[in-house]
Amino acid sequence: MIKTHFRNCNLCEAMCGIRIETEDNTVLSIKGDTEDPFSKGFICPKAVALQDIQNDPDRLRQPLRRTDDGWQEISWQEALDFTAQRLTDIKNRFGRHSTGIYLGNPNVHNHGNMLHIRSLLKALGSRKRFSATSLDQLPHMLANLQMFGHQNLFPVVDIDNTDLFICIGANPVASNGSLMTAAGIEKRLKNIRARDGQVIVIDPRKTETSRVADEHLFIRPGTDVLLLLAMLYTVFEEQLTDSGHLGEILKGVETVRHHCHDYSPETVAEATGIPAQRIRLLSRQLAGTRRAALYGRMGVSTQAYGALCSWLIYCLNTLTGHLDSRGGLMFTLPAIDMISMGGRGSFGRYHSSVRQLPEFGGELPSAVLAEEMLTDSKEKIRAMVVVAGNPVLSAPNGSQLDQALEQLDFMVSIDSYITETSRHADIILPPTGPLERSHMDIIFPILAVRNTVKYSPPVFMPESGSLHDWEIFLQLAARLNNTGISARLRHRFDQRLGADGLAGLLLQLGPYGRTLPGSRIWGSWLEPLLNRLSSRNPLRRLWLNGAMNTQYRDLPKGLSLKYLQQHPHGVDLGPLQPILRQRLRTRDGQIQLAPQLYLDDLARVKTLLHPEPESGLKLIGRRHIRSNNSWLHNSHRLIKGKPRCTLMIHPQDARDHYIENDTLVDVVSTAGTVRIAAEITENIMPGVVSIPHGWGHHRSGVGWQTASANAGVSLNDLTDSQQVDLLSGNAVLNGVTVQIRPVSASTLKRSEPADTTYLD
Ligand SMILES: Nc1nc2c(c(=O)[nH]1)N[C@H]1C(S)=C(S)[C@@H](COP(=O)(O)OP(=O)(O)OC[C@H]3O[C@@H](n4cnc5c(=O)[nH]c(N)nc54)[C@H](O)[C@@H]3O)O[C@H]1N2
Ligand SMILES: Nc1nc2c(c(=O)[nH]1)N[C@H]1C(S)=C(S)[C@@H](COP(=O)(O)OP(=O)(O)OC[C@H]3O[C@@H](n4cnc5c(=O)[nH]c(N)nc54)[C@H](O)[C@@H]3O)O[C@H]1N2
Ligand code: SF4
Ligand SMILES: [Mo]
Repeated sequence: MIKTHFRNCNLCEAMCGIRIETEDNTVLSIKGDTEDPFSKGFICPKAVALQDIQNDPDRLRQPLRRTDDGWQEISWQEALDFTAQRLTDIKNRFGRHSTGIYLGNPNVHNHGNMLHIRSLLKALGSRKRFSATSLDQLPHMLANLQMFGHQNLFPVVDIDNTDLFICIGANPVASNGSLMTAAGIEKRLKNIRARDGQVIVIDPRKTETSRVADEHLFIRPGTDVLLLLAMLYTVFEEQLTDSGHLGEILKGVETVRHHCHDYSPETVAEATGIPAQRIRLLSRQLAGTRRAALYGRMGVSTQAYGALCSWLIYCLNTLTGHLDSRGGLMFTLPAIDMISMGGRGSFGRYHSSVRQLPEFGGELPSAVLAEEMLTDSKEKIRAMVVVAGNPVLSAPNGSQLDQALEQLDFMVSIDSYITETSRHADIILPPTGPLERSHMDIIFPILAVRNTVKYSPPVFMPESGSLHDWEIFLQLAARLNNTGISARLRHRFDQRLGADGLAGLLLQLGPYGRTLPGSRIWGSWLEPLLNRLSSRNPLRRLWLNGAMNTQYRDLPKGLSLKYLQQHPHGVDLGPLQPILRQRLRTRDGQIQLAPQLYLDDLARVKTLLHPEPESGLKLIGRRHIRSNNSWLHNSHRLIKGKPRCTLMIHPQDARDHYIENDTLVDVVSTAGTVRIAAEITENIMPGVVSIPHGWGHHRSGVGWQTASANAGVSLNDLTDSQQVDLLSGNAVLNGVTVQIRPVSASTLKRSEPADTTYLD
């Protein structure tokens, strides 16, 4: 029988509604859902990969155990028992911090994982927790915590209402938007221009996004901090500040003014590659446009000054009146409100044992993952749990991680494939596929340009005996932590509610949830009393959650899982509203513009003004519309076509190095060497080269056959785990210094004098 299902595509942040037609156990088609109030029918070419993953013969359906004769399928019971036994043995012998865990990006796209991972984390009890956060958005989260008082209080670009969008170090047309969930972003960008607004892209590469922009400015990788300081300098010098309606809750304006006074546009122009006059004009444009937003993403967060860049971007928006205001950066009010629940976040409570890098949100930077396994100290990680992650390809210095994982006493991967990472595991536990579980985005509504909510049931019933990720977590947790009445009660509670029950409960507790009888009346006198309590007080939290619904009185109420089931296309909860005063979680209720840690870190920036003469090129990454980090290369439909894993290089640099199109080039960094074909293009800044990340499937023993037949090389065999943003601990994945040399001299045309250093 032919059936139609509606749900969200869970592959990237954009939350596109899809319409899936199935017949029995087969997908017939995947199309955009035109009735989805958020995405309105938009999808990108990746959506069809959901079908490919569902049908993929390389996708694991049964647990695997590594033996001397290769992988062996074993039962779930045996796999879970064995895993728990090995982890318990190692914990008992070497202490709880001897087991580590890495959580990869797809966890965030899976509500069961987000809601139940804490059971497994608690049962492991280890401080050696890592995730893709420290390869990605950690600097933004640090700024959220320091300035707004909660690590998840993300300001989001109000893209549909802005008249000036300045985009630094992001390529939303290829990535479909990040920390800015906005299905159909290209159209939204074009709409800015259609209403006579402007889009300006600042990037070392002329990207897919710059093609739909009014203007593109090249910037030298890693110098954005200078540009941003100079923009702030101009805002103060030319008296362009306007703090709008937030004036009386801004703390530290004068301190910020004082700290940018060394960075006039004239001082930074040479280092950044952007003329001083253009920098001044940028500030005037930002300050002079009523609805404007300055936005930065991967290119500014995964570089040596990531934390400073995120802080400065928030400062600039705030001081020009674009925070919490229409068309600027605004805050969401999601149906499941993770901000009012749980802690605010943390930074620097403890440090990694080898390099002493700070904890953030209970995790250590992934750049120290390998060294924490390779150290001889008693803090050594001896066993690893990897959940939905492929750090060998996604964390810096993948080759070192390869070695580190290989020498562990025990490793388990919860993953559907034998990947570059899970090939090192002793046990692989494969969860149900993406269409075999229910889906509800609970993280991306925090980042979305409009408040919406949607729940979708599974498209296919999972194969009998298979387990969802969250069930694997609970099964392992129960085995690891089977003593103690509270652990057992909690297990029962979690198991009973499952992923959907817990989500449903949180919905009802959320700002659009159930209203308790009479709350309007008694809420109004309780409110001032509760407001006096600390934000950690459980009573206040309950109120903040909206359980009494006094705070968000005017919202539509009564949202429940049942209601969402009756509205399969999703429910629109309206545009973003100025709401920061209610959402702010700082202890003194003020926006902290000048936290001391940023002021201290500015000392590092001085050296950037007078850089040593460069002895190499700067390497940056890139994304392609038909890729998704390391794991969609097994879909033939997505990988076919011209090879995409190439070294982009400017014609001038190509000439200087005797390189032609398709010449094989050795790219050498402090971490390693890769060999890759050159792609000469004017679209990249002179002095800069680019390789996409997520490739390098040639490693022996991987199970994704289509991917390994189109292997490419891994950018992260060049990025160096020793290079981090020293303030936040975030990895430096962009702006890495490399040397290049052509491999085959036969392709050289020597029209210019030979630079013999590059010729073998
Ligand atoms: N040089 C460089 N490195 C980068 C980046 C860059 O721009 N440049 N980007 C960084 C960023 S932003 C990120 S987010 C990281 C991503 O890095 P990771 O999160 O480590 O890696 P992914 O490539 O997303 O791998 C996801 C794995 O999860 C598995 N998987 C998919 N869905 C599920 C599921 O539902 N359950 C389970 N159990 N497994 C699943 C896939 O099979 C795959 O093996 O990479 C980072 N690395
Ligand atoms: N198709 C596709 N979509 C994806 C993903 C994917 O792998 N493929 N991954 C998803 C994930 S996990 C994430 S986090 C998002 C990321 O989303 P984005 O941040 O939008 O994506 P990137 O392509 O990494 O954009 C970073 C840009 O920064 C530029 N850049 C590099 N170095 C510098 C620098 O020093 N200064 C400046 N100003 N710019 C610099 C790069 O040229 C690049 O254009 O994408 C998500 N969406
Ligand atoms: S942009 Fe593409 S991958 Fe992202 S959610 Fe939409 S259809 Fe899925
Ligand atoms: Mo990411």
